[in-house]
Amino acid sequence: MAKTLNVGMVGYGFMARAHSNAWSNVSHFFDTGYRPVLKAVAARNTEKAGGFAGMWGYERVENDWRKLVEARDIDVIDVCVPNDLHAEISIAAAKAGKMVTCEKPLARTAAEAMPMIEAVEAAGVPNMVWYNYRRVPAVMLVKHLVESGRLGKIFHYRAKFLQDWTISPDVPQGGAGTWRLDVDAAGSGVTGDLLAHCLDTAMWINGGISSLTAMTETFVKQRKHSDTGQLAPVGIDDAAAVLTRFANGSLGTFESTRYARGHKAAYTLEINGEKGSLAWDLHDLNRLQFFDHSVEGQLRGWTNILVTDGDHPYLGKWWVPGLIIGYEHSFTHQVADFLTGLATGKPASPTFREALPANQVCDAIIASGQSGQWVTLQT
Ligand code: SOE
Repeated sequence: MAKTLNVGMVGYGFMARAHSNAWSNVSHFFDTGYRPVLKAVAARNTEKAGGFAGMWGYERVENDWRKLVEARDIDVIDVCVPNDLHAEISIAAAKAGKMVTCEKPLARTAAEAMPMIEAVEAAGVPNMVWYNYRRVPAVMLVKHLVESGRLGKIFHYRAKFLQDWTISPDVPQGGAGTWRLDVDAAGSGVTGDLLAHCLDTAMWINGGISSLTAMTETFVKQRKHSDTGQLAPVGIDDAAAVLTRFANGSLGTFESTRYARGHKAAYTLEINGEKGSLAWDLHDLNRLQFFDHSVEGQLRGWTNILVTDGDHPYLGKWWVPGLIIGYEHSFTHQVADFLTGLATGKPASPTFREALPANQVCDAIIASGQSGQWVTLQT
């Protein structure tokens, strides 16, 4: 009989939906020993939270996240609110002995993330950051292939995350949905929101980044702030282009922008090694492109692998070979790993501490974008 795990959700936005979907369907597919129960949702706007709770089946609504932290019937707090609230909520939850799962990036800066890490470690509570793209089966296969040496020595790691939703100067900063444009709420722009994903995946696959230089730009310098209705300076980076050196000697190029007209969530990565190359595209997420240089001369070429077989990561738990999965499954996989971690005592990655390097590299990108200098990092 599976143990129940009562979930307290803080927030009701897009990410809260993605996470709720995962908490609610995981035990239909993965036998982890735990069965999450959508217990309560907390938000200041109780009307919206009530609608959200009704749709997803949360049992009650609270008007303050502190009530979830205090509640005896909540086991895990899921933090799905703007980045400036991650630290306060996570620290309070950990001190109350709750498990904490926090949306990415862990915090606005690495300095802000440190007390969060200390709090979960001091309390000894299970913790995890939602870098969901690690759990796309094709991306996990990339990691297996790189680690098993199929690409040999790695020369290049290349990733992009392109969007186009903030090109209009009429998009406000601050407020629901557009807090990502407010530097006080978000900490940074595309760097923390989008590049953080690319960097987390990159370092998980290819190891630490030892130095970087970045070019950042804010194309729209002033936007109306939703809180005041007044025009205010924009403090976020709208675009970032980054050159990195990895500790293993390979070179990285990373680009992110919300000004690539026509691109909505174009996350792509490519890795080039001595023996082969791999390429993946979020918009075709079940496929992995593999160039294997060891294949005999005339047949050598890019192979298009449909990653849906039962022996591919996680796929044995879903349908039958050839039937594809989507974005939402990456979150279900992350929850499945979190629950398995509870059962086995081997924490699911990334823990708060394992998510810190992404924050540190984001800080370095912002600093380098401002100074124009190379920044050296501890790996
Ligand atoms: C921004 O539009 C966003 O929703 C990010 O916040 C998510 O982390 C990313 O996965 C998709 O884009």
